[in-house]
Amino acid sequence: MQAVQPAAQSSTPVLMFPALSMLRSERSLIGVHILVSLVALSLGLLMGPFQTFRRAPAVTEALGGQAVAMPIFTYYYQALTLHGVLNALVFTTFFIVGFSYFITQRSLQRPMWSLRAAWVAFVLMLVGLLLAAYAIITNQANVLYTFYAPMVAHWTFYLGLTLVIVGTWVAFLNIVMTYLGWRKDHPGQAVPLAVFATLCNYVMWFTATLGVATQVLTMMLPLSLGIIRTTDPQVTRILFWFFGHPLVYFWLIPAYISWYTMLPKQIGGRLFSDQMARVAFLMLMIFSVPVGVHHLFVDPGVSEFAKISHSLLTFVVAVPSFLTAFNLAATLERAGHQRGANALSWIWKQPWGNPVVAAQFCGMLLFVVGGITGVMNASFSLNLALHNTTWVVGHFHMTLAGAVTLTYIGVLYWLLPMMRGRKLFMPKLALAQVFLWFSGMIVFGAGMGRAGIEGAIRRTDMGGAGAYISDLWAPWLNLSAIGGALLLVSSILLYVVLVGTWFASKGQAEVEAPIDTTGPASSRPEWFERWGVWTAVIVISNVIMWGPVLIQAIDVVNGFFVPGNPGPAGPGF
Ligand code: HAS
Repeated sequence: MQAVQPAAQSSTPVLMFPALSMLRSERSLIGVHILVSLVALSLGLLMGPFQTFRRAPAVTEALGGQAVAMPIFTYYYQALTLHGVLNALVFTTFFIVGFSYFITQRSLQRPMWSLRAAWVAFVLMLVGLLLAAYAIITNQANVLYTFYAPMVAHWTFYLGLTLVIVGTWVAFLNIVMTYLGWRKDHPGQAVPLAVFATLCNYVMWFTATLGVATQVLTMMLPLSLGIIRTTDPQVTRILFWFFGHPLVYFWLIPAYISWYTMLPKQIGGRLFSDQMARVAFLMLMIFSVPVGVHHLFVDPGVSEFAKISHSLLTFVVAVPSFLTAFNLAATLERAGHQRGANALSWIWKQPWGNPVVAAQFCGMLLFVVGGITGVMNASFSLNLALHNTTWVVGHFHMTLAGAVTLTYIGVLYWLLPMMRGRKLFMPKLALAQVFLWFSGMIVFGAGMGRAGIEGAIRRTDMGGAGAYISDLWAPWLNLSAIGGALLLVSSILLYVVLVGTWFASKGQAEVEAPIDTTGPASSRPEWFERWGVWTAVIVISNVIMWGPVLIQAIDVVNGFFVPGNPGPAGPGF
């Protein structure tokens, strides 16, 4: 099955990929990543709707004053931690790494630099996941997915997450080495856009994870092991958010890769501008790290100057998304005109009946709302009113659970059939799943957003005994439960389609991988692929933007690292 052919001018083997299915090596490597991501998502998803039911006064009233209990993990913060960690960290990371291997191999038409390294990365990530899962499942890591101090988890949680990150670094190395091999064989040629974007994503990810690795290795892990007695919560927050904001673009870029490089093929069109797309990816790579103080606007330990400058730069990091909106709208409009649409009807003259396409369109529409709410968050003065309210939950469900997850679902709806060599199971059901997800997320987001404007606080067990719920919040929390119900049905349909595709689908796969194997000559590598220059810009901008924030916060003598055992008054689990 694995046909290998020598490249014209190189000694490196070139893989001949089947158009409608996968090579065995591809299927197993990518398959295990997707499998883990989907198992994680199934459990993570389940916790979501039940939170909305638990928070809704109408549901509590209907049950005679008894709030809905969370399934399996009944303690609210345990369920919330699982929801965030499994959906936002595990589902995404495993999916992204598996998808990146697929993109890299297929676009460059060559095997990964080292298949063994890819498996080592997977094992590291899997062992890490099991360690972290042990801590969460045994109720010893109720620290939410933003795991900074003062809450402390069992040490296996931190060690596990460290291994997951190290695994992604090995994956990064593998992708870079594969690219360098290709670059050597293709001097002067632009790398395909999907790989260019993947490289930008991993460069940004590597930079960002240096922050969280420092936080975990020098503060949280020693604290949880009792090696140090105290640590500085403010510094852990700063280091976490050095990582936390680029993390959201790590999720977003694979969705953008699908929108920019795959969707045009799926709608029978062509990307409006490859160069503008490359500028957008470079901007995301450079500007997504030095903006994270926008998560710390209400923290007393960060200077006003840092807050204002990070706020301004956050508006800059929205620019690549505005470029994306323009580039994609032009792409869609052109494809619509090819179908005979006029200046307005191009929106409808698209293949809306194809679940792969509809999922991405719905994701884009949700991202318009997610983007606007994000820009509102970035404003220092508005943020003071919105921070830590359910408004923020509305924002990230439009972006992460909306745009990103729906796009990943769209990808799964062609990737899984390819992997299995069978048709998508019940495409009409898949379409219904997509529209239900879209409607559920809009309703949920509207409810959470409006409740947040009224002051409803996030991360609070509003179903707990005696919890205060203002009359102003109640209708919106009820609305969010309607969204939760729609999302629950959509999640069930999702797994019916995915499991059905694997086990029950009959016909042969008929959708080809939407992959470009060349970059346009106009996207000149001597301009775009200057990785040394971009790295220098990243280093300098972060030293300028984060250096003073850290220097101001770190108190080496009293806070950061105080050796000794925590004793009975130390961190509890
Ligand atoms: Fe955010 C908090 C600001 C983007 C996720 N964000 C969060 C949190 C998460 C998150 C998870 O400044 C909560 C963290 C926590 O737990 O505390 N965010 C922004 C800004 C952007 C942004 C300025 N966020 C994202 C993305 C996420 C994400 C993407 C996940 C994937 N965010 C914030 C701030 C906070 C925050 C503050 C802190 C709040 C607080 O106080 O705690 C921007 O990047 C957004 C730019 C996007 C646009 C939209 C462009 C639209 C496009 C669609 C094209 C559509 C077309 C129409 C063409 C400008 C590209 C197609 C038509 C058809 C018919 C199909």
